[in-house]
Amino acid sequence: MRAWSAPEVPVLPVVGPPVQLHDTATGRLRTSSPAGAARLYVCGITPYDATHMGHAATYVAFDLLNRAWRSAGHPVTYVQNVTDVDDPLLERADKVKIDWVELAERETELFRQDMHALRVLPPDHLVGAVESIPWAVAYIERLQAAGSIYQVESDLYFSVSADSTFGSVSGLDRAQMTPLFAERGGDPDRAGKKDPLDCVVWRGERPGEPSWDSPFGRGRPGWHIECTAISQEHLGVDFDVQGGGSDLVFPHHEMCASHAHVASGERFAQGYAHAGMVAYDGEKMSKSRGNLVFVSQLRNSDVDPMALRLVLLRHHYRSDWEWTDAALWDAVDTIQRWRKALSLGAGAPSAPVVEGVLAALAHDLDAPTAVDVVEQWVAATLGTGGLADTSDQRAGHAVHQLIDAALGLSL
Ligand code: 5CA
Ligand code: ZN
Repeated sequence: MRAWSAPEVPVLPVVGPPVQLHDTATGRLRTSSPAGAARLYVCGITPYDATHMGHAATYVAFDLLNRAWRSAGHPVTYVQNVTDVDDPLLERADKVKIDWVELAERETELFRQDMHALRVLPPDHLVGAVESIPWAVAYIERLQAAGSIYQVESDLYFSVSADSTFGSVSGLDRAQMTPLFAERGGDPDRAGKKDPLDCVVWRGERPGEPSWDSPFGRGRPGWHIECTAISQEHLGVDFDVQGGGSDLVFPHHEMCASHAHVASGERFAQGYAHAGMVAYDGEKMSKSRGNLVFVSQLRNSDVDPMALRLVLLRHHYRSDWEWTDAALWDAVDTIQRWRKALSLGAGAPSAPVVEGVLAALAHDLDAPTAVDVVEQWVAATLGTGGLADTSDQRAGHAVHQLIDAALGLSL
């Protein structure tokens, strides 16, 4: 499917440092050194409701990675999926009595507009679950050939015991895995399964649900195989980073990694990066709980999307944090001050700001530190009225280009 149009990214006069990123699987920082283009897959939305600030936080986090790689001189191949057929989407469509295809299309379009407003660089490939069904089917056949698939009634399951490395992404033991599996779409108690943690890869047709033809009968793919198939189709094995929110570490990313390892004998991804969860009213912001702050709602109330982006940048991507209106209004004021400082033209020296911001972002996407570096420049520049003799005559322009390219803030 179509992505959204790309904002322009100014070319900076300096090359940024190599990018270090925390890897969930090892718990350590990993320096990425892609030979050609850096290959990034980020799990996309399930489009049954509008984009909330939690989703936005995750996509802005990976946008910082995309931008840091580009600043370091690496082209990036970025793939994202849209889970445009899945249980929660079908249930919502049923409840509100609209066609599930129409609901998915409408919410996907709103997501594109939100991402565009937040100046998130679009993926090179935005791929729907429905359009990727042939790849999922072919991938299930590979897993079948590897002896890792069995049938329970009309459904096909992937046997986690087929993968000797199962558990290596999350590092969880079985006692920790089982409740998470049940909570996040799994069915540990289903009769006929060989292992409670085995996941469904093909769901046989159910009355009233959409279904497609396949060598395994009519039905639709399971959730995990969707992301395995799409990522492998566009990026191949051992791509640089598999990303998403931390709610996807287990079972989702664990299963994708296992599928790919069993099918190919190779590593799925070199590293796994996860964004923290954004909460509201004391609980994780989620469509099922309904405690949501929507990007589109704030945009419709004339909130500058750059202020929304600044709120996100002020939190480290790996931390869990709570959305507050106070933080939003503070960001609105900050954006105004930044605009004023940038408009002066001359200002405090820009070279240390460029260096400081690029270094912070290359060090595990430390946007809060990068924002502090800009804040200090703004304070120094406003303090001197931008006119001190020792000032940098083109500082405003240099910092403007910097925060646009590296932080995605166009002011
Ligand atoms: N379609 C699947 C991924 S294949 C899915 O999880 N969709 S989603 O709409 O529920 O979430 C979209 C992305 O936002 C995922 O990467 C998810 O991890 C992330 N996300 C969801 N809720 C939050 C939250 N409260 N804070 C931060 N990120 C979140
Ligand atoms: Zn996914």
